[in-house]
Amino acid sequence: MGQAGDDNPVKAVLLDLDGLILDTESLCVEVARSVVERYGKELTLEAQRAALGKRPLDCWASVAEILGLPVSAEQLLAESEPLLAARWADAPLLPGALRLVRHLAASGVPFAVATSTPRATFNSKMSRKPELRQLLAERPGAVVVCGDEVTNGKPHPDVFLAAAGGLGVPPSQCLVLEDAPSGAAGAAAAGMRVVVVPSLVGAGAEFGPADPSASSGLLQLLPSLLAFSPAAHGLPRFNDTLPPGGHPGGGVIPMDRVVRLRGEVVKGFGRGSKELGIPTANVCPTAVAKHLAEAVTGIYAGWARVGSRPEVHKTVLSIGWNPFFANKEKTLEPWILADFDAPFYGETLSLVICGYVRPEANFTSLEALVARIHADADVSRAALECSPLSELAADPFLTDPDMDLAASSAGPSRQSSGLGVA
Ligand code: ADP
Ligand code: RBF
Ligand code: MG
Repeated sequence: MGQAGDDNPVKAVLLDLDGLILDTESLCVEVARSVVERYGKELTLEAQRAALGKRPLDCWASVAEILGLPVSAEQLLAESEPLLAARWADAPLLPGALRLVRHLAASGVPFAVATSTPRATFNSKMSRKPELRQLLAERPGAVVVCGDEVTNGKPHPDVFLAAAGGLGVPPSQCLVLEDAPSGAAGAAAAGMRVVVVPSLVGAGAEFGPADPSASSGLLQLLPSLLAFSPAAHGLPRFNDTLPPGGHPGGGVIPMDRVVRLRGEVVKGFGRGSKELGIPTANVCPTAVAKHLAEAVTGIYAGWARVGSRPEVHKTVLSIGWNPFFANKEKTLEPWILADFDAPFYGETLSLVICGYVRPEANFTSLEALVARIHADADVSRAALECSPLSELAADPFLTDPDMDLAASSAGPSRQSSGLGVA
């Protein structure tokens, strides 16, 4: 969104921690569920959403009120704390988080952490992540403001104002990355621009429409940090995309953790070849159900093999709801970049997904969608020629089609590996 060249350019980036950098939300939801069950209640989505982004005691106050729990927030916090404390260190990095933090540090963009988490918990969360800890908290000039270091928690602006103050950058020149409505509200109250990357599946509607022309407030809603473009805010662009030197079709982000999956080719909506002239070999949703549910939506590049045929092909694939067709179902649809004499329904498709191309988008016409998919194919073809993606054509998962999926290292979930870059 064209903030570049503004009178008031972005000078600094403020990062939320939970739900933006770390996937702590799934841990919290699991623990909160077990605590409210002791009182015979079920943790509703409404309660989860109300708690999102707040300080621990405020979380429990919201949940207790919404569910009508007969105990104090203090009591609930005391019950949940030991359960969580044991698990913080294992919270996984979210796709694109480490890549962004490395980039900000390497390109000299001032950045800080503005988190609701108390300092002691922040330290636990960093305890088994030396690189992240170094970049966020131990770099010379590092600024981390925690929830217990300010008077009022999010949705108040205190933590953001303190972080901006620590960097010496005026609030109006700060860009905040947040996952939660309470955080987005706090950032807007601080007079800052906000890009929201919702952490709860299906979340987003509660943020209201994004307004690209606003000098403060919500600018963008993104499906993952992988879709964040610093250059769109006048900040230095990423230089890790393939092919090196750029491509008219954009660039492909190599994934830190490659995703390997197999599934039967099933009938799709019957419109790939017919309406678009682009066949997509839909993979059986139940075969990849868990992974699909947690996968970051977007367009990806990788390698494909049909059954035990000798060839390994380049492929470009779409994972998500295909907004242009407003699908109700999340699908995984590879367009294999090769010609086939006949359909191959019922055969097993093996995929090694190794590059992120772009977020899913909507288009004003079918022609525009088709043109974009061809551009995706072009950039993917070029990127798959480049190391380290090119080597994956010889990945054992592809060369040995009998290899057990469980024996392969990665599963494509937000939690375990992330369809994306961790
Ligand atoms: P559906 O809606 O059933 O997925 P499509 O029109 O998308 O139908 O066509 C997909 C089918 O076409 C695949 O399941 C596969 O059998 C066949 N096919 C032929 N060539 C390709 C290709 N290059 N990439 C993917 N699928 C292909
Ligand atoms: N559908 C969308 O609605 N938005 C997209 O951005 C989009 N990108 C795609 C990219 C690729 C590489 C492929 C193969 C498909 C994409 N589609 C997208 C999906 C397209 O709508 C789908 O192939 C048809 O719905 C056929 O099932
Ligand atoms: Mg299809």
